[in-house]
Amino acid sequence: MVEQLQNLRLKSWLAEIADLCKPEKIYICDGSDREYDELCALLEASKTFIPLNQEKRPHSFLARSDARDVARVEERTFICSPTEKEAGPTNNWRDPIEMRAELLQLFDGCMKGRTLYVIPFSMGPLGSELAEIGIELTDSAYVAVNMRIMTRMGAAVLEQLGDGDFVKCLHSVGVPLEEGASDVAWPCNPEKTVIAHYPQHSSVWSYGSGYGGNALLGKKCFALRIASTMAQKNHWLAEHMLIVGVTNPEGEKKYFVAAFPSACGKTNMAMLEASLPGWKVECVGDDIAWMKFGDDGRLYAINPEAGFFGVAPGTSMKSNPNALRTCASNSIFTNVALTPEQDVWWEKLTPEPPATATDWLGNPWTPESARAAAHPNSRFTTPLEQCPVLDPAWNDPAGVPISGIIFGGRRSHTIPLVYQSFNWQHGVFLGASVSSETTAAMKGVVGKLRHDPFAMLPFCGYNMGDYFSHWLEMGTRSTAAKLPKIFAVNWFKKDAEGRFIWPGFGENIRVLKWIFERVDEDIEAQKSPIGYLPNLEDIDCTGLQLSKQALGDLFAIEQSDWLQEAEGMQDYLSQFGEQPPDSFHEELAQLRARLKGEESSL
Ligand code: O2Y
Ligand code: MN
Repeated sequence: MVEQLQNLRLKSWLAEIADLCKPEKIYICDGSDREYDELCALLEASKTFIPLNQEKRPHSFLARSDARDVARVEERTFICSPTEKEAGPTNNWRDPIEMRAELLQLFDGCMKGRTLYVIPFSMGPLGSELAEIGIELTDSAYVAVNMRIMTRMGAAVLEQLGDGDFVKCLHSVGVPLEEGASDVAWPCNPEKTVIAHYPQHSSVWSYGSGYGGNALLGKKCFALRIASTMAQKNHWLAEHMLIVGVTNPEGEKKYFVAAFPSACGKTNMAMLEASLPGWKVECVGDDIAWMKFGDDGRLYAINPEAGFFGVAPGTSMKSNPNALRTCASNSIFTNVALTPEQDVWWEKLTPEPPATATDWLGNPWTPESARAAAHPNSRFTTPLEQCPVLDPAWNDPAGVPISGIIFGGRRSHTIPLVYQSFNWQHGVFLGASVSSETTAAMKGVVGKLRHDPFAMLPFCGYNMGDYFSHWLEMGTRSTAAKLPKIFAVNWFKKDAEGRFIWPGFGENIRVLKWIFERVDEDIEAQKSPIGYLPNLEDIDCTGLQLSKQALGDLFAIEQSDWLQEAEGMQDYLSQFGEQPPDSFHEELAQLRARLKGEESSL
């Protein structure tokens, strides 16, 4: 099989890795249905997969991870650029040579007794000018089947690759199987987990974890950390953004991208079921956007992924009916609960919990149990093509033209429901200012404000200060009229009683409608110290139980809160030394002046 490989770079890299990791077998994935079924059968035999009820959830499986391997591990994720400055203050940096020495020790013999799967994958439509190819070498069949859903994977990718270059992604669960030793359902090595990125070599080495972003290396490691460095060099953008097409009742369509920190409902917005008659939202992607200017001066986006790796708890017919329709079959569920009917369940899936279930740890569970049935970071892996509101252009190699960029976070106070930046430079400043309150799904204290510029804090593969400059520079590559307009939203503002003021979910179309109409300035807006705010009558509240007072509260701008916001941003930026662009200091000074009513700077 290996002899058949045409790409000499791949052949020699595979030989080098096989020599190091010493797998028992090497298998090159062809991406076929037959292969997927065989790997699933293998995972069933090794007890990694529990088949679900064929009638209720056809062709689907449940996996339970090791309880110590349940999420991305930011503290064990490293950028190994030549200097610490290139990684910047927001990344964990390790000297590349020192790290390589450690990795060579860790990976030495790590695949003994296991199969090394060679996974050729394309991030983006095969052959698209915006797509990139990667090869993941892994000793996990669970990773192989998940990659089959999450990417375009298999023989066609090798063909497309020809003798070209690719991103090298090496992964091991870090548990060699000595002769005669029996395996566990979820092998992993949490004490030694390390996820190392080499942006200068376009390679990733991941050891010890079999879960999500740590192991499915096409996603956060390649499509964001490595791709962001490629994008900086080659004048494009690799962003933590959903992509949607919005159509108004007149049939006019515009595409938008939106960046929200993890756990802010990106997947819900990507598949939004519009509550306003005649409005339609269609999904291109829910997590990552790669964008490049076209010859016509417009910014075009592709979704590099082919599947959803969505968080299960909280996903319901109210929050995201289309996600539930998408994962109705051909899906892999990880760390959710199992019902007596052999179907899956998680918190809020149904108004009433099942009377009994088996929790994500495999223990008996009832609604009286003190612990949640599903892990807060439990996931469904499901094909994009099954999404009932999939955009017809989702697989267009040219991408979709972007009219607006939306930034958001989870903020109980201060930030209004929606506003628009004055221009590109101000919009980039808004992107850099994104911050969000932590939730129970995250490690650490709940409700703590965390700055998360462009929602890229855990995902930018180089110095965040240089990333800000890259965004500003991108704005000089087209004319103001053709650049997407930039907006900020906040679905999460609370009233004095601590209740959400805005209903969210499908009602967010009312905000998208305002954004849609502002793109071509079909409606006017008010200039305020923080940006353009809606005239309240332009937020369509037809049929909504929202008082005039509540609507006003959603847009109230408190001078003292905003001066504090500016202070917080200045403090945050100070960590970048001379790195943040001068224009950010101008933006801060102008924001303060406008808040204080110093009209000349308006
Ligand atoms: O915990 C993980 O490995 C998954 S994290 C994730 C998965 C899908 C989409 N986004 C995220 C994220 O953390 O932003
Ligand atoms: Mn994400």
